[in-house]
Amino acid sequence: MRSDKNCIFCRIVAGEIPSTKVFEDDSVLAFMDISPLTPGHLLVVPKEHFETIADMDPQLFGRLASTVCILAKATNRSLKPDGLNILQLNGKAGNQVVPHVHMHLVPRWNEDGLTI
Ligand code: IU
Repeated sequence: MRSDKNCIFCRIVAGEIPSTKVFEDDSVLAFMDISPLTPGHLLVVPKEHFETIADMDPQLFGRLASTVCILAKATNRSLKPDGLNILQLNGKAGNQVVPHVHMHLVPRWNEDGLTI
């Protein structure tokens, strides 16, 4: 499995940097965003290092997307938000800050004031 020792999310996957994990299997990890846009903001990442979605095997992306779907259901059950944003950014021009594929799951509430 490809890992980049300079990548913060690879280091989270390896357990070298602590995170609040909410889901893990052999290929995917989900953890709480360190700077949440709203309460319950999660990141879902492949354990293997890929910079952008276009670098990924489509089947693995399918596993990532399935995990997002399962966590969306869990978020709706537990936090009861009014809505949910799923965001995925690629490349500097696409506003991607951490160059390791990740999907944001951002619970939304009426009048939460967030402009995404
Ligand atoms: P972006 O999609 O690359 O723009 O977002 C990166 C996200 O990673 C952002 O929401 C950060 O708060 C989050 N994050 C994190 O959860 N833990 C970290 O150690 C770092 C960034 I650095």
